[in-house]
This record gives sequence, structure tokens and C-alpha cells, in this order.
Amino acid sequence: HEIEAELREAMRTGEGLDIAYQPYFAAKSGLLLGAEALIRWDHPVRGRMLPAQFVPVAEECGLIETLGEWVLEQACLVAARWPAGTISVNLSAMQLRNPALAERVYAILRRTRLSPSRLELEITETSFVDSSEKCRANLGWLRDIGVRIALDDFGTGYSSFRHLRGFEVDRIKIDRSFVSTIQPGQAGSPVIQAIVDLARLSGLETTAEGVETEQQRRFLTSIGCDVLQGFLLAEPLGATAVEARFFAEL
Ligand code: G
Ligand code: G
Ligand code: MN
Ligand code: NA
Repeated sequence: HEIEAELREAMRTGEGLDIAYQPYFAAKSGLLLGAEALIRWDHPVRGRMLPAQFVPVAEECGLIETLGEWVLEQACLVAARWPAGTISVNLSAMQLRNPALAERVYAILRRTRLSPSRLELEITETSFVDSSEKCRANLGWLRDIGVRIALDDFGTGYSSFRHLRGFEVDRIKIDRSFVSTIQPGQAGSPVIQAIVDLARLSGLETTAEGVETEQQRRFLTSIGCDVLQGFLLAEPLGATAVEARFFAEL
């Protein structure tokens, strides 16, 4: 694989690999709560590569562990500089299956001196498909040390509701495909309302992704969605841009 060799080289030199941070906010108060780390790769020839173009390659060729730990460590280092706030890091299904995951996360938290309560890991429902026992053990250990777990892209996988009951998660992130159905001239989305109600009954918090319009923001806030993320509020930014905008004291 051509991309494989190029990714190996990028990881060796660190050139072109970068992390963007997309802030998220409390719906009611509008206060900044934290940011999600999103990996970026500026390829010397192909240009800006999307995670969807190279994360699967990294998974196939066994690079995802190293790449994932790099993202985690960088993101924790950045968050440790902030006076407050949570950092959210996406985990691939393969990382979640690794029995050493919790231990590695703990080691990174200690090295970066970030409190476990300030780290949230985002996993997708598809992570559970093949190895639910290993995933369950990892999630239990991570939550024991105080790390929070969010179920990403909620609603796009299958048997979504089973995972709310059977797995230990703290938050669900409502996929932006649902949020985008809130359009001018419509009262709102009964599906989103149902998801938020169900989450509340299950004791989980909700984040809505892909909030792009004021109308979407108002609807989501009115039905009790806890956290909002999307271009309306803030796009993914470089670490220094986040700090300049939200932590002027740094
Ligand atoms: O901004 P954007 O197109 O980059 O993100 C698309 C998706 O790529 C995210 O929803 C997320 O699932 C995935 N992604 C982004 N960063 C990472 C990462 O560091 N690790 C993994 N496994 N996935 C990521
Ligand atoms: O799957 P994951 O949610 O973790 O990926 C986040 C992706 O969504 C990133 O690629 C980010 O750039 C993108 N994104 C963030 N906010 C918005 C938004 O308001 N609208 C759209 N269309 N994409 C967004
Ligand atoms: Mn995510
Ligand atoms: Na998502």
C-alpha cells in the first residue's frame, strides 16, 4: 500500500501530522466545556487527507496503536495546559480491543499530568460487534480510573439501544445526520427528542454534533440536549487558536 509507506514516514518524522481541536459548549449557558481532538494529515503530494482516507489504512497495517497513542498523548498535553475543560479523543475499534488499552491510557495521563476526569474517549457502536467482552473490560477499567466514555455517531450503527443498556458509557453523541434534518419550516426532530429523552432516562448526557444553524441550536437546547458542537459555535481549530480564543490568560 502506497499510503501505508507514506504514513509510516509521516509518523517517523512527524511531518504533516497534526491535530485540530473542535470546541464544544454547554447548551444552556454557552460556556466552553472542552474540545474534541481530530487528526489531520497534510500529505506532501495528495494534500489534506481526511481521517476516513488514512485511519482505515492505519488499522489494516497495524499502525493505529502508535498513531492513536500519539494523538492521545498530544491531546492530553494540550489539555493539561488549559485551566479547565475536557479533551475528547476518538478511539478506533482496534484500540478498544487491545487488553493493554487502559494501562496505556493511564500511563499517558500520568506522563502528561492530566486528571483522568478531564479525558473523554469517543467510541463507536461498531467497536462492539466482534469483541464485546474485551471492549467491556476496557471500558470498565477506564471508567474505574475516572475516564469518561462517549458513544460517537449515535444512531448510525445497528442495535443502538442495546448498547445504552449493556455497555458502560457516560454520554451519547447524536450523529450530525439527525441534526441536519432540523430544517427551516419544521418544528423539530421527533427522533432527536426521543434520543435525548431516552438518554436522560438512562442517566446519560447528550451531545449534538454538526450544529450549523441558530434554529438547530434553539431546538436542541429546548429539548434538554446538554452539549452542542458544530460550525455554528466553533470549527476545528489549531491548539494555539483555541487558547487565544477561549483561554486568553495563557
Ligand atoms: O474532522 P473529521 O473529518 O476529521 O473527522 C472525521 C472522523 O474521523 C471523526 O468523526 C472520527 O471518527 C475520525 N477521527 C478523527 N480523529 C481521529 C483519531 O485520532 N483517531 C481515530 N481513530 N479516528 C479519528
Ligand atoms: O465523527 P466525528 O464526529 O468524531 O467527526 C467530526 C467531524 O465532523 C469532523 O470532520 C468535523 O470537521 C466535522 N464537523 C464538525 N462540525 C461540523 C458541522 O457543523 N457540520 C459539518 N457538516 N461537519 C462538521
Ligand atoms: Mn468524534
Ligand atoms: Na461523529
